Amino acid sequence: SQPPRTITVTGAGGQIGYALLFRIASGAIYGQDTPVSLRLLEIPAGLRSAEGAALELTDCAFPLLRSVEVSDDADTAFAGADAALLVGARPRSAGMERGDLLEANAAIFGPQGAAIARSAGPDVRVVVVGNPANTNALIAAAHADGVPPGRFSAMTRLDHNRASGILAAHLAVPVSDIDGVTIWGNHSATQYPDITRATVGGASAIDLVDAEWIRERFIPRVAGRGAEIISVRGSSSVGSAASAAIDHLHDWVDGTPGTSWTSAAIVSDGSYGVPEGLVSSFPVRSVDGEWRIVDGIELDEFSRARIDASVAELIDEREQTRSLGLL
Ligand code: NAX
Repeated sequence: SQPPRTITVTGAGGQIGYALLFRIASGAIYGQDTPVSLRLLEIPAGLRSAEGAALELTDCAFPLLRSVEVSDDADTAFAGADAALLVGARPRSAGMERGDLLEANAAIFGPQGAAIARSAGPDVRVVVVGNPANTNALIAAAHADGVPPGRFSAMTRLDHNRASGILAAHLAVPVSDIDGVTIWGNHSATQYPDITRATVGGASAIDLVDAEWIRERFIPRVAGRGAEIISVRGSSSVGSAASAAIDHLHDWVDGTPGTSWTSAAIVSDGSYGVPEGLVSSFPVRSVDGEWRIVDGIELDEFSRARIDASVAELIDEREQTRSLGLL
């Protein structure tokens, strides 16, 4: 068997945390040969909930689970971490402006970035789930002295999986037939779910669906899926969000198969005109444990405009963060 891995989950007492822990403990990230140790980080108000989840993990008798530790101290929780899922965040409350939201979250993700730099393992890989995910990842990376920026990412895999699932359902094909979907930009309503390069059982997706459906139905539905889930289910996406976080980390560690790609928000190297340093979603492959942006995709005018609009929002969030002295 492989050496054990340590995975830190923040906000582990919350909804997504609860859905994540059992999947991780059952081996969904590193596979059936790799024992795992879990470290759960919560704020004091969330500790009891996380401790309850830890009791239930014991009760599952997962063969791969070595230990579960719960803490409200970031350095303790990130100690030796091979992977960190940053789920805990400050939600928007009534009357909160976007600047307040950025500020409240910078107060979480800045110190967590610094604690990761001090305490995590040398190979740590960080996935930010808590919103505003892209900018929270930017802030965490900026405070993590000595950790390569490529070790930080934000999750747009849920949007990617939603896009793939909705396209497959529309065409009545298995989702495993779909490849080449891309989410560009911010994990927000401005995101651009792009199927111009997508294939369905090897055939070009845009030959199988009409352009009006893409623009009037598909794109708004993917971008608005979070709100749709809330209206139907009565609460936000939890199981699908946890599943996407597992997919993201699994592919990062294990590699994406063959020529297929997925989507992740990573620190831009300037590709596709996205300013260097912004954390933006791209088409990515995972090779040797690193995300690599898929290059050479030609963008039509519509795609270019949609990407630019979402990137403009990310630039604006970065400007606001800077002007508040948080970066
Ligand atoms: P919950 O409110 O159920 O759980 C959040 C947990 O985080 C709480 O237990 C809270 O005590 C804890 N927490 C708050 N501050 C913390 C800190 N400084 N350190 C450690 N823990 C802290 O929310 P949940 O439904 O689990 O959602 C978590 C986050 O995921 C939210 O920010 C949400 O917006 C975001 N999402 C992101 C998605 C994505 O695709 N990137 C999709 C799903 C989800 O909406």
